[in-house]
Amino acid sequence: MSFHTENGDSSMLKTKQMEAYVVDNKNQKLTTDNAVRVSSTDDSLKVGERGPTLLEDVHFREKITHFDHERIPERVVHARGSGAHGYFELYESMAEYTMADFLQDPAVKTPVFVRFSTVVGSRGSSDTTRDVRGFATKFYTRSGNYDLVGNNMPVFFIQDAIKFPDIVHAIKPEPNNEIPQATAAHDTFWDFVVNTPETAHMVMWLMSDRGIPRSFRMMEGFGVNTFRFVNAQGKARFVKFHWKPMLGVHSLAMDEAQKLSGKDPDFHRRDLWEAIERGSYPEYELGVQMLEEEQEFDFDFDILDPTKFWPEEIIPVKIIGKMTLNKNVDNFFAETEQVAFCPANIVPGIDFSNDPLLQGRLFSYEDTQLSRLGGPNFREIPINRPVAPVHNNQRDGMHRMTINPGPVSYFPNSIAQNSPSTASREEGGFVHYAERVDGQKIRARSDSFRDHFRQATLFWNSMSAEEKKHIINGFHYEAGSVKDKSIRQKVVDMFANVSPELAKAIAPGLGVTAPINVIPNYMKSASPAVSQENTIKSPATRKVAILVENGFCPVSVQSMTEALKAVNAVVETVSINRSVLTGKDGMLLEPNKDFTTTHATFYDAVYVPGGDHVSALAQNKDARGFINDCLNHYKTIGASNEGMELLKATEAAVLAQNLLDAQNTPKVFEGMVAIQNSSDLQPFFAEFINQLSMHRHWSRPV
Ligand code: HDD
Repeated sequence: MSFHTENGDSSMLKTKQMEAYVVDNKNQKLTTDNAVRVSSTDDSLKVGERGPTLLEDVHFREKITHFDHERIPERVVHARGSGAHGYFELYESMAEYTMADFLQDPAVKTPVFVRFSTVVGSRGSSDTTRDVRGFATKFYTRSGNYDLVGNNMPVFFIQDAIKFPDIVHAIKPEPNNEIPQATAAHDTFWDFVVNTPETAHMVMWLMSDRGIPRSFRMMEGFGVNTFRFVNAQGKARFVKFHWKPMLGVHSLAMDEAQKLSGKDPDFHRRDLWEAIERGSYPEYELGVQMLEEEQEFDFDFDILDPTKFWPEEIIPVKIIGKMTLNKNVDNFFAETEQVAFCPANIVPGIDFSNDPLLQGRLFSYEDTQLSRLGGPNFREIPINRPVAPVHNNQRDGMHRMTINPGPVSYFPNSIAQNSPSTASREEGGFVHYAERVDGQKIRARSDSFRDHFRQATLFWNSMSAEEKKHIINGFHYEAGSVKDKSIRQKVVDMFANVSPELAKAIAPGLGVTAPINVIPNYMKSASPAVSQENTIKSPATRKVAILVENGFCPVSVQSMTEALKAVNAVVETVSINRSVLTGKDGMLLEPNKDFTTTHATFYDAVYVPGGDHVSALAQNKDARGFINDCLNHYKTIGASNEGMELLKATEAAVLAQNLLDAQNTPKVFEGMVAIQNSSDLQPFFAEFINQLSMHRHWSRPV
């Protein structure tokens, strides 16, 4: 079976398969579901113009019945999400380690569908609340579907899947009043945390910048659980999976994320959609950390414990391929809502470990789809169908699509000569890794799972000074929102085990006392790979607002736009309202947005060009507010020539003092860039783009 030779571009296989289900209504007549043409859909069938509606109005009944049943249950967790199609390509053959078919031949492109999600909020909640993000990938490989169902954090709250309903009940809105929506900032979550010390490590990640990503395109993905690679000789190795975004790992400021929740609850969904529509396809490299079976007990953590990650500095990540997301869905419900992921969906060459969280997951996902998607035939829904052929004796059930001819639906049989027949390992049959397991049947936890704080400390130690401040602010808001003071005290007491410095720093915000006699933590090591300070920085796909009013300098606007477009940044002009503006030399410009229809939080940077327009902007509270928000959210702020006057009218005035001598050459201070009295703006543009690529200027004093 060869995907790339027989079927053309193998990356298109899934989209081609789905085309058969796409219905184009263009230039067609309206019909009922039974394909009968409809003559009117505006008035129901009545007895007389003012009389009662008739039961025989078949079209009315069908239309309303279908509408009444349009919703399916939302996912019990990860209800809010956004998906896209793409493909995965391998850099080098991994045959030495795994026989997974899609990891053999760099010439084969494997189609994928990815769904990103938040965990806690309902389907209609906001994208930017502090939460874990789901990062689930379905690989449609030629030996069946492989699902990598991960998150943007490498560790999990709990060690055993039996605790999953408890943690989810605790973090979801409280059941008596269903408040609050989509957040951990309430009593039940923190009550669970302080009573469950194994949560400490992941809570640290959640309070950090990882909890508020800038974009789905700028976050890592982790398989979290430990899996196995098995090669053709039957040799197994432990493996952990990583997705590394090509744009680096970046986050929002906390206040920015909270404001965005109101200003644009679809911020991440829109960002992903628009990037793909523009052709700025999100890309992620796939990495693996591998350990020999003999290395299982070589570390000071248990490699099967999902509350621990494998520090990259001691177990390097081998980059093996790249995923590109290049197609938005045609229909959100059909694809993103109906896609069904399951960590149990593995292919020959990949196997499970005894990670007790993974073992429980193997049951839950399949089970949840049965009620969410209405029965055992959910794999026949177009988005879930493998591109490899399906042959078995499964039959019937709700909404069965496949028509299996003939009398045989059992094995063994002689009527159909035992077909479909089983396959040996050599023929691609899945053979479970023959791990030897001996033991007593007990409900217990291994002693090697008992340390809950060392890696939480490792994470804390790995943070830059600014990242530590963000974690402290995260605790202040999230745990500070807890009403019960005794829980807040326990939070401080518990996190003193991670770092006395952290406990001391969060105690005032939580209104409780810092523990006095704590034993200092002697864990000194750090893992630089987990700090976002060390990530890739790029101006590509960053969004920049140029503020304009009548009298703007057209050359500045045009040349900045060109310079930004040259580095694949996105530019929008923003004004007080949408009327056409006249520039200094009479040039007309219709602004893309106004201060009512957009907001500073939608951009990564702002530029105020020179021109007479500045006085109108300086007198406008929304224009000043725009600058203030950019300032307080650590964004790049640029001003050329008269543009500086707007900065002087805002909270940025104090910092702008440091830019006053930017005569003829650009000057930079804490992410603010200015130039004055200069007609050659090119060096200024270059510096602005340089600052933009740094993402945020976290050390800015605000
Ligand atoms: Fe889960 C959905 C990721 C532990 C039970 N999970 C779900 C999704 C992601 C994850 C990304 C959304 C998939 C989609 O977009 O449709 N879950 C994880 C990770 C975990 C994890 C990385 C830890 C390693 N999950 C976990 C446990 C259980 C579940 C321990 C239960 C024992 N997860 C579910 C679920 C969901 C789900 C209830 C809800 C919707 C769905 O499965 O399809 O079965």
